[in-house]
Amino acid sequence: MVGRVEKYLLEKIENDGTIHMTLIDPEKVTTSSASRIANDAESCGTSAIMVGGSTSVSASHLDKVAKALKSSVEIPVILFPNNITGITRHADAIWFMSLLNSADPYFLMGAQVLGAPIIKKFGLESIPLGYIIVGEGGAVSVVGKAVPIPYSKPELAAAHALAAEYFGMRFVYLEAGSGVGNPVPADMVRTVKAITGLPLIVGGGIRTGEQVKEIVKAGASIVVTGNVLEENKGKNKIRELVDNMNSQ
Ligand code: 1GP
Repeated sequence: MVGRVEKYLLEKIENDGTIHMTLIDPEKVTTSSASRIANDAESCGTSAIMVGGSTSVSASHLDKVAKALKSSVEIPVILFPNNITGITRHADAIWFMSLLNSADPYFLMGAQVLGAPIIKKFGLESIPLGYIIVGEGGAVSVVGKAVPIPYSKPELAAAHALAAEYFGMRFVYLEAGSGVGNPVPADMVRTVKAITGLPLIVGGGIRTGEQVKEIVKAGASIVVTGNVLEENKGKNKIRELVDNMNSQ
């Protein structure tokens, strides 16, 4: 069933064309720096805050960060878990994701089976997502035992996205890996977009408004940035990214 947060995202995409989301890695922030980043991002027009990272963090720190975010912003706080330890009750929704090109069944279905009852207990809205790691892949690729899809094989990424659609997943995420040197190329975004009608999320290594513009033009529905906002304090960088979302 499509819940409140998913409806909000779909409506925003419908109205704005493409939306920006801010990723906060609980391991890299304090409660106050997380709130500051989220506040700045919200005031510059980001549409939601995602919370998650590739390596584990203490459950109590995650709880505190998510709680601080919830009380700092009006926009939805959506969990982006790397494992069952990435679930907290202090959020509006969770990307219920399967790492489609993992070689380890744990990341395809194992963690999800363990996490589902917790999500139910916490009353979190669950949004089904096919997660695909491409290019260099970064830490998440190692942790998730992925076989990353090379940038030279966009048709393989498209086949994964189509499989996600046929499974009934409602979003697809092309993940280049947090902090990588080369974000997902426009050509791969375009090839995936051409084959599936699912809203396409693109993230990993995006640092400039120019890169955002290219990815948006290629057909992304959601652009996610994380690292660059932790590195660049203040609102200028977030403004540069968000302003390029719909400047086609
Ligand atoms: C990582 O796609 C996200 O999961 C965001 O990556 O931190 O490089 O922006 P960055």
